[in-house]
Amino acid sequence: MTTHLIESLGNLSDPLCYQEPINIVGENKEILLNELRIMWVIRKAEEKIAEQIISGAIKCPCHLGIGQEAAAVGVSAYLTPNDKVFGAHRSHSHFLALGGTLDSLFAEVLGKVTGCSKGMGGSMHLFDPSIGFHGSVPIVGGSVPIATGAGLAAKLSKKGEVAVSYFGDGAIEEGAVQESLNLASVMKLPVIFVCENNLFSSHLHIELRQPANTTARFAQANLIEHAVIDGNDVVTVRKTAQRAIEHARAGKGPFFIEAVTYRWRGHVGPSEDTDVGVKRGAELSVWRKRDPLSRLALALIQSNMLTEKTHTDIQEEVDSQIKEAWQNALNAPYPELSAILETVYAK
Ligand SMILES: Cc1ncc(C[n+]2csc(CCOP(=O)(O)OP(=O)(O)O)c2C)c(N)n1
Ligand SMILES: [Mg+2]
Repeated sequence: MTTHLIESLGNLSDPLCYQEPINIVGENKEILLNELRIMWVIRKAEEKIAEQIISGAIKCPCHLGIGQEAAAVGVSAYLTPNDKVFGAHRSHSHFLALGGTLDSLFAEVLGKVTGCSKGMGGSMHLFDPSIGFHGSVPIVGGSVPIATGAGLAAKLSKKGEVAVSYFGDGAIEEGAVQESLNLASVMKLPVIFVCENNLFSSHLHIELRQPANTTARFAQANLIEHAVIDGNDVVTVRKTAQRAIEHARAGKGPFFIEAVTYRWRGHVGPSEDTDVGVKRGAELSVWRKRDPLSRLALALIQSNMLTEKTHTDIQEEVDSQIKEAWQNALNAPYPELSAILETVYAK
C-alpha cells in the first residue's frame, strides 16, 4: 500500500515516456503470443466497425477503444466464467478479451438476432454470461454499483469468485462510483475496480476537470489496495491483475487498478482527428508510439520469440476471421418485430 498521497500520474501521463518495447524477461512465449493475437483481434474488430460506420452499415453509436487493448487482455487472464465482469460504453475489448465471439459482436452492432444481446442492444449493451460478461452500460458509472453488488453476492456465496468493474476516468466523478468504493472497502468485497484512465471524459482532459490527473487517490481515500500502471503494457497489467484477483479471492477486499492509456479515435465514432467537435492536436501522434501491440511485438522480435513473417501470419489469420465473422453477421436475420418486448422486464 502506498503511504504517501498520490498527486500525479508522473511520467505515465507523458506520451514521450513508455514508448519502448515492454519488458518480457522470464515470460512464457505461448502466453505472450496469445496476448498479441487477442490484441490484434480486438484492434482489427474495431477497425472493421470503424470502416462499417463510415460505409453506413452500422447505425448504432460505437465508442472505439483502439489503442487501449492491453488493459482488457491483461485483466482477463486470470478470470473464470464464474467471475462477474461489468463494462461500460467502450467495452468491445472487455467482451472480446473474455472470449466473446466476433460473430456475436458484429451481429450485435448490426442489430441482428444472432448478436450477443439478440440485436436489441448495440455496441453499448453487450452481454454474455457464458463468458462471465454481465453487461456493459452506457450510463457513465452505472455499472460500478452493479459490479459492487455482484461482489457482495460473490462474498456471500463463499466460492472465491470476484467481480470486475471497468470504468473510465470520467466515471470516477460520479457519486455512485465513490459510494461503491466506500461500500466495497467497508464490507471487504471481492471487487477489482479497473479504471482505464485515458485522460479524457468525452472532449474534456482530466486536468480541466480534476485537481490531480490520477484516479487512484480515490482508492487511497477509501483505504483500498491500489496500483497505478502503464495500461498499454499487457504484461504489467496481467501481473497487477493477478495480484488484485488473488487479493480479492483470498477475502482481503477490493483492489483498484488505474491503467493509464489513450484512445486513438474520437470519443464516439471512427474519426481520429476530432473529439466531440474539438480538434485533437499533435498529441495523438505521440501517443500512438505507446502502442500496446507494437511494443509487445517488438519485444518478442528482439527476444527471438517472433519473426516478422510470423507476425504477418498472425495478422492475416485474424483478418480472415474478421472477414468471415462480418459475413456471418451480414447474413443473419434481424429480430422479428414481434420479439420487441421479449427482452424487457416491463411488458
Ligand atoms: C451519467 C452520464 N453522464 C454523461 C453521459 C455522457 N457521456 C457518455 S461517455 C462520457 C465520457 C466518459 O468518460 P470516461 O468515463 O473517462 O470513459 P471513456 O469515454 O474515456 O472511455 C460521457 C460524459 C452518460 N452517458 N452518462
Ligand atoms: Mg476517459
